[in-house]
Amino acid sequence: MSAVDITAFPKDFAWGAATAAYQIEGGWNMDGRGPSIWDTFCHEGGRVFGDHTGDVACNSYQLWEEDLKCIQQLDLSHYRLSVSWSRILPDGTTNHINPKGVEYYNKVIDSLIASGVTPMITLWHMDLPQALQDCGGWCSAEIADTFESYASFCFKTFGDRVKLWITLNEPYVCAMLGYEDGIFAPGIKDPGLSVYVAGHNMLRAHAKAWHAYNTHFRPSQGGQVSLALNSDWAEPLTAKDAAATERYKEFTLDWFACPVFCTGDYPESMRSRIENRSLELGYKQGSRLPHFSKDEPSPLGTADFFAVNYYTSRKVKDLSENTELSFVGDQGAEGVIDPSWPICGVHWLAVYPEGLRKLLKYIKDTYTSVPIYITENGFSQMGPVQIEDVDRSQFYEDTLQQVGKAISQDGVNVKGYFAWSLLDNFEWNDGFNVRFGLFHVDFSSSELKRTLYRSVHQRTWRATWQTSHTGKAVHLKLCSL
Ligand code: PNW
Repeated sequence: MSAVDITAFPKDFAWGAATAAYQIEGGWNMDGRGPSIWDTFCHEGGRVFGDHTGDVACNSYQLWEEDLKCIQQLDLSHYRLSVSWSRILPDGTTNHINPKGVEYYNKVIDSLIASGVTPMITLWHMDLPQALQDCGGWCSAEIADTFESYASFCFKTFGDRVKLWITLNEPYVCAMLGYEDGIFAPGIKDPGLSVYVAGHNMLRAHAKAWHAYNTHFRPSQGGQVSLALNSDWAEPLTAKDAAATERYKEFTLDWFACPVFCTGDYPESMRSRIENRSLELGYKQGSRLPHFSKDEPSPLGTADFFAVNYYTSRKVKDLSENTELSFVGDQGAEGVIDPSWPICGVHWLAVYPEGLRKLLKYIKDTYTSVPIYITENGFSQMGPVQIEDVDRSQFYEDTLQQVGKAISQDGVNVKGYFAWSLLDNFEWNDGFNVRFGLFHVDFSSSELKRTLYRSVHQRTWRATWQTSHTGKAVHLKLCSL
């Protein structure tokens, strides 16, 4: 038995669930939607488990009302969704607007608000329009202006009702898996090079979008804009690995957080390490880690809150002998899983809820006093479907207990928690083989029926939300199923 201290959560705490367009919408070529890089990647074959695709997924494009019922059933106060860029701008530019796409998101936003649910909208959650990839994608410098125009279009069109915006989701994962390892779309494997260029253009794009909002939309709309950064919690494997652990943090969270929250530039030691290694490896084409131009808006201060996605933790091992030209070589560190942390479903997800509390404290101490939203956190299942998901129940209970402690004991200003994910969905290169949903989706039937998992039915987090919103000072004791 463990307890979640309900009193730790402020009355206006955001209790939400999150999804992303490509992972749930389907309708990939309906009503004028343009293709995205994930359509191309999946349709190529051989890239995704079982050659699954997001062509239909949860069919949220046609079954939105079913999703809304799920949201209502959970009594969520917030719902985080992403806009499919190529559904509203089929070639990625504002030269062509797809009215049916705009209509879809208007319907979603309006019905959320009518149900008393606050929308948080992510503008880009991995699904770049293919037309922009054809011009170089995140490796092309022009993309920052194209993103700014897209973001401004969304602020103008939806910003009268949407007040919480995330520009980009997980630039680290997208740059690493899409441009270094090539296991995510667009499938580019260019170790030690493109990853930094893609990451840099993502930051430039984010900064331009935030400045556009700040100048043109904030005065009349009064919303808030940030970007969602993912991070593992990292601890040294042995005392000898302390410096490697610092490098590991620098090359993951700090890579993006330092320019936005700290200095306007990459961590100093990250830059010097990459430059020294370039010299050692005989790389002569200038710096591999780009510089921010003084002629452009600075990334510094371009976040009105801190949005963090946390899933797992790592013990860090020194790898400074690595002589490859690669991101991991630059980092000189490797993350390994502590055998005492259980793996839940997907192989990389070692469960360590204490890591979230430590990470929240690290963010507060290192970066900022701005409010923090946990924009993703969750637990996956693989193999036979378990509607009686006892382990997941325990996970949410343990995790919310840690978040409560971060608030009440460490003084971290946490404003909200979004479970990943509302629905079982298309889990990128793992296809439908990995299930993160609060609702199970039956992908074998054409109705794509949604069924509440027991973890949510019974306990922690619905109980937590209802109790904190009624304002009662209750110390809920939750028993295992
Ligand atoms: C996040 N990894 O991505 C994304 O924001 C979601 O779209 C995704 O479904 C969710 O986490 C669960 O995976 C990640 O390999 C993808 O470490 C891969 C990793 C981490 C996060």
